Amino acid sequence: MISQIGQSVIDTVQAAGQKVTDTVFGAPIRLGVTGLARSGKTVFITSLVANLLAGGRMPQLAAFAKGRVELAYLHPQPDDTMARFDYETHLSALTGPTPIWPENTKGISQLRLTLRLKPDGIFSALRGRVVQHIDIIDYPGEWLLDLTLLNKSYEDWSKDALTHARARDIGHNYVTLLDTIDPTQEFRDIDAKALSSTYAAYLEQARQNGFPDLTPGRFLLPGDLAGSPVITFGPLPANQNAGKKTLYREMARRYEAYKAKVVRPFFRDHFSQIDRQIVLIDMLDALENGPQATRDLRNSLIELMQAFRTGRNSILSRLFLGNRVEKILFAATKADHIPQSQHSQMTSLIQAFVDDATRRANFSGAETASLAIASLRSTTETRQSHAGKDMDFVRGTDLDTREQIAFYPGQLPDNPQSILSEADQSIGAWSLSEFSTMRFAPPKDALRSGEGMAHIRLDQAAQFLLGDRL
Ligand SMILES: Nc1nc2c(ncn2[C@@H]2O[C@H](COP(=O)(O)OP(=O)(O)O)[C@@H](O)[C@H]2O)c(=O)[nH]1
Ligand SMILES: [Mg+2]
Repeated sequence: MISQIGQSVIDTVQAAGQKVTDTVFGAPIRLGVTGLARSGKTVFITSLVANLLAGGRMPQLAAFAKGRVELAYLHPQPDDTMARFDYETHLSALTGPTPIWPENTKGISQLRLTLRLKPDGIFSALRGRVVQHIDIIDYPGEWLLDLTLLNKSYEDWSKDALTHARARDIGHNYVTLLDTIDPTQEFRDIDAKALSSTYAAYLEQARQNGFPDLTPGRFLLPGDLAGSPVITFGPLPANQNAGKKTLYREMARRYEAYKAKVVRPFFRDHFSQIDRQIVLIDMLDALENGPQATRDLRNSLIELMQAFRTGRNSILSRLFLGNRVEKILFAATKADHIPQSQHSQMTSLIQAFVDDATRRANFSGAETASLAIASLRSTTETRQSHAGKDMDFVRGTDLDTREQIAFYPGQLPDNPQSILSEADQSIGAWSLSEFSTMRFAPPKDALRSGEGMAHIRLDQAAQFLLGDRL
């Protein structure tokens, strides 16, 4: 049976009067890769691309298992105005004589990888070869959280933002700054700058503390907008009577400009083009940081889900019609931080988080799945005695000292629900208080020629995201 996509390809070819034996180009697959800062996007894309190019370590990706991939190569970036994902630089960081993790990247970038396939699967009615582009788009999860702003006036956003800032110790500087500024006075750049830089510093701390409400997202990752008026504002207490030319009016105007000129175009021009999505989640880090961070992870997942929700009441359906994400994979990253014997617990935990967020966000639309993965496996395993018992350790190179160490991270629970409910209670027991992870360096010789990079379930992730189209 030929799927709809296969059929439409054939229709197009036949309509164009071509012979079916010619090379056929499948519509590009647009794969979005997102997640909050340091969730592992850059490493994921680098390893995925290295493994697709090498084809060596992808047994669970059916197109490779069946030997259908004749050739894989990087194609010039199709989009003239978007940064190219700097694959070569990231790869050389990971594979140098002293392997290091790639540098932080800010903003959106894209890479086009092309596969030449023997016709089979959805293309089985064809005789010639099939050329399939995969456009991989890396963008910060922080930007997704801005979606909620589209529904909020400056007054409402300010109200929520100030309620949080006042309730948190880290909000102190911003709250005291407000006492020294009169929003009904004539607008001055210096006040706007003070508000925005103090608010940005607060947001940065909020992010480090794992709070989910991190809007405006560009305050954290300004990219080339740094210093421009659209991101030089801050929340102010409601003021109906503020006249023209006042600080209040200008801050409200800039907030609206941020929505119209930054948030909306991102969703309209980029987000709406994505048809497959992976959301990377550093769940182990949240668990290590305790119940507060775990609760915040849970809340940010709910917010993320809202961005992907389709249907009549979703914000997005009012913004644009048409394209929708067909599949979303929620992947808990860095599974190599714990031994294989605990991977089933890690998998149940991420599944529980995703199920919970799906329910709470009233999610419907795309097909979703969850998985525990490591994009670049940096550890091996060893059994050692610990507190009088034999236990599974992970072994790798300490990132700071460059020495080989064996590390016992602690034990993840068998029952994920217990963790979710512990995280919900603001006080009480935290059964993972002993759990911790270690920062390992990337492995030596990460890329042996023709083999690809060692990973955990990266091929399963690729099969879920791309398999049906290859
Ligand atoms: N052990 C291990 N660490 C990883 C892996 N992926 C990412 N990391 C760690 O997470 C950090 C952030 O990853 P990166 O890809 O830069 O995150 P991004 O900010 O989402 O692009 C890296 O510097 C590594 O320390 C992985 O597969 N295994
Ligand atoms: Mg990155």
